[in-house]
Amino acid sequence: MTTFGKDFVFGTATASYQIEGAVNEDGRGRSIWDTFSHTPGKVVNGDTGDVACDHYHRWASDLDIVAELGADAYRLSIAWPRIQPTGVGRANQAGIDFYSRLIDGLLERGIKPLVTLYHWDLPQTLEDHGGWVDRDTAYRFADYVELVAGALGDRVWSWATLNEPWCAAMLGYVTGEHAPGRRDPESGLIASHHLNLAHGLGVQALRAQTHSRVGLVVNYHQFAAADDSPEARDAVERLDAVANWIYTDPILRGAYDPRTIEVTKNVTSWGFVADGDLDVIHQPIDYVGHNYYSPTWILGGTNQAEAGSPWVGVDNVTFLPPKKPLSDMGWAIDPAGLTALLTRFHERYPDIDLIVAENGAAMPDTVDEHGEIHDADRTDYLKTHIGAVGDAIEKGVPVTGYFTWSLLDNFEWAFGYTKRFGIIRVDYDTQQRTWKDSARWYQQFLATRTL
Ligand code: IFM
Repeated sequence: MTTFGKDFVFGTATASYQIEGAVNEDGRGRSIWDTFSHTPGKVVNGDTGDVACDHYHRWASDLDIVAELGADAYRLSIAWPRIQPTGVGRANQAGIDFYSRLIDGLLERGIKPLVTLYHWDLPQTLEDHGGWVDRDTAYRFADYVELVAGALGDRVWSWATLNEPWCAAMLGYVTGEHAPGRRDPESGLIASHHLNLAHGLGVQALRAQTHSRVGLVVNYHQFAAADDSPEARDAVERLDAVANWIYTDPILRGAYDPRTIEVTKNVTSWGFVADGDLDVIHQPIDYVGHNYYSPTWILGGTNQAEAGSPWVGVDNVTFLPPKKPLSDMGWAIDPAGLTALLTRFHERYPDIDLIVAENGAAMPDTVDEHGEIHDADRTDYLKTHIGAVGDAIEKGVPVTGYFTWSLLDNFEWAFGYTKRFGIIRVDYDTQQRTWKDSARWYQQFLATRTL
């Protein structure tokens, strides 16, 4: 039996573009995801976030659901183009007011707000000036953070500067699967550095105006060597260097790992790292959030580094097919991978608290004749992964929170509305919300916090 202490924070998470809709309301500007999703062929079925879950209008009843679940906290993100429609200049008051109402709505319901400042909705105007490949974007981010922190301040329990910089940089600028859809390996590395810089500048802007907790959220790949050969171990180390430590080494240690530079030396000379950048990036923070879904099993290989691969510069590696069972994303379900990820992150960075900022599964939900969704597969996923967090804590890893992804079915980026991660079903025709069995299970679990 595992019981989580009363200070452990359980919550559920969403992100602005995936749920809000109302893309043309109250002065919101255009983001790179508006452009990308409206570009034919980029998103399955041509789906867009134009309406999404209509959360912009239904936020109050959605927060009632979070309260009814019994969650301690709710993780949301702010759409930068609602605050600064073109990514520069003074704040759009209607945008500030929306998030201010949302935060007050959470506080009135006794729920702690965890606010992510960048969950990928970059104002399109900034992308037109170079996006994350342009160093100036990091400084524009700091201005935006200053506006938000000034308005919301200490009402926010916990801030996250960035969500998953790897996705923003590598899927956005290397593979082109995400907005803005560019395909250039060096741009992915430059974007990664500028996201790191934006994080550091963002932390400074937050510290100047709030006393709340500050951190960031990463999606670290749980690369697991599939045998104990030196080749497999070496492949894992090189992948870690370009996909994982590339963010938290400068942020938590103040330097890039020499392996990151070595593995990518045929792609870039890293001349974009300016004097003083690492000091700015290396700000004290309070936690790192991990988004975990699935591990990746690795062996050594004899291949060249692949053009267009998100693992920039990595050669001699074999990715094994995911082991069954799989989620509806085709991702392996492996709770032990979560314990392993948290443990090895803690071994590398022993002084920082961790939270699981996203965890959950897209499943092939069906609605039965009574309108019910018996998603035992998702319930089992959540149960076993929360258990895996308990295992990490038992091993001495300082994990202090866990958030299910997601509260609602929503716009799953390039997969549009074809993948459902919610514990609450959304009928996109009627916008009706229906509790799945997994939501009922989470509610019962939260009442006892015992597995
Ligand atoms: O939906 C996404 C979320 O926006 C970021 N983390 C992974 C989730 C599932 O793919």
